[in-house]
Amino acid sequence: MLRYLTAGESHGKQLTTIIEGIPARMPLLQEDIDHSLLRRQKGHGRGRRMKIEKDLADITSGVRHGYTLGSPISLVIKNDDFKHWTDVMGEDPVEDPENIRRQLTRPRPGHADLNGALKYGHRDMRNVLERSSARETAARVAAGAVAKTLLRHLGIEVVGYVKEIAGIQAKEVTDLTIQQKQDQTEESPVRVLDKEVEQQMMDRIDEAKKDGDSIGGICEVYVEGMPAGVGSYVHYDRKLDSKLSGAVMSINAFKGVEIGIGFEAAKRNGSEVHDEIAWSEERGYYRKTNNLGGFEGGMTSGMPLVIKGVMKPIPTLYKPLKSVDIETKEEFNAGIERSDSCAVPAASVVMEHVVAFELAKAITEQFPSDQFPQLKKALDDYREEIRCF
Ligand code: EPS
Repeated sequence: MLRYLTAGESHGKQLTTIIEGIPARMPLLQEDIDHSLLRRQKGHGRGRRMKIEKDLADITSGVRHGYTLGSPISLVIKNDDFKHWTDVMGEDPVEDPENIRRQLTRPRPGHADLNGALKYGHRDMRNVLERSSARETAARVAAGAVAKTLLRHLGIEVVGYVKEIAGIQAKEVTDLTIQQKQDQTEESPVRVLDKEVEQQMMDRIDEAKKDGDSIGGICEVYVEGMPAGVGSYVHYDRKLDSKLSGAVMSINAFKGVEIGIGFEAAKRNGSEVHDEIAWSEERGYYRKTNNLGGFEGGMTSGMPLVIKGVMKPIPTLYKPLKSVDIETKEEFNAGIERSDSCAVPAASVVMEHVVAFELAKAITEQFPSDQFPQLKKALDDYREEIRCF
């Protein structure tokens, strides 16, 4: 089974990712991972922290001479900021715990601070925020980059981009190839395909920053090359759309997921929702439209996957909301931590990688995957089988 664990605090020494279940004999280069990590760091609206970090993954196991071994792959991303935080984040006992710098007793509304403190009994809520910080998404992107490499070698491409920031909506862009989508989002400071709204979005981010506020938005992930019939209808916990939704919801600050036309389906008649089936020699079975975003019955339909995720505004505000100090129980303005005014562009990269991991997991569950060449052959044979079915 393909799975991964991450470890690491935001201002600790490093982030670590361990991935298990990647087939043996798959080409994998450090640059495949570093490229993804650098993409996550970009985007208009990021704070000062991203100028300090230069995220690079050191592959410390599971790869030899450019190929995977089938053993666990471990990846290490150093936190360059740690050097400024050694006395705050060090692992050794301190003489006077009361005097540790940067303790947090004023929980920030919307963050994990208070609930995490209640659950684990931490009176210094830095013990919560350090792990709940979205810094951890770098480790998730590293895992997703390995999964994306697997998918790419199987002819499956995944791209994430921004659809909306603070109510400013990007128009649907349908006439681009997936390669063009990838290139255009890379050039856009807000990772948007619709050039017309780019400047408006950037201005809105600058305005939020000036006001000490934060803004959220909507990301979309688009996938081409997934064959029909991945996932299953036979049991609730095998439905792939449900697994993907769960994974997307687990990204920091995400509050909703939509597949295809999603919530819009509630307003339409069935005849305006379901995608008619067709067949051609070249494509095999396909749908004339793709309202259902590539999923029917918990399985892929062979059409492109279209998944949206909603990100709330980051809860760390320079214009803090009211909160209660857990020592005095008095009302205060919540503690101010350095933050990003808008992380939606970066979140679209995170979502792309989170989706890629779930897809790689589903594929390696469904097809023989001890060895990458076996997996590739099995998938190619299956594609041919269902085309003529
Ligand atoms: C984050 C706060 C900021 C962000 C951070 C997430 O970090 P810092 O507190 O060091 O300024 O930059 O994101 C990252 C470090 C990252 O790599 O994405 C938060 O509170 O969640």
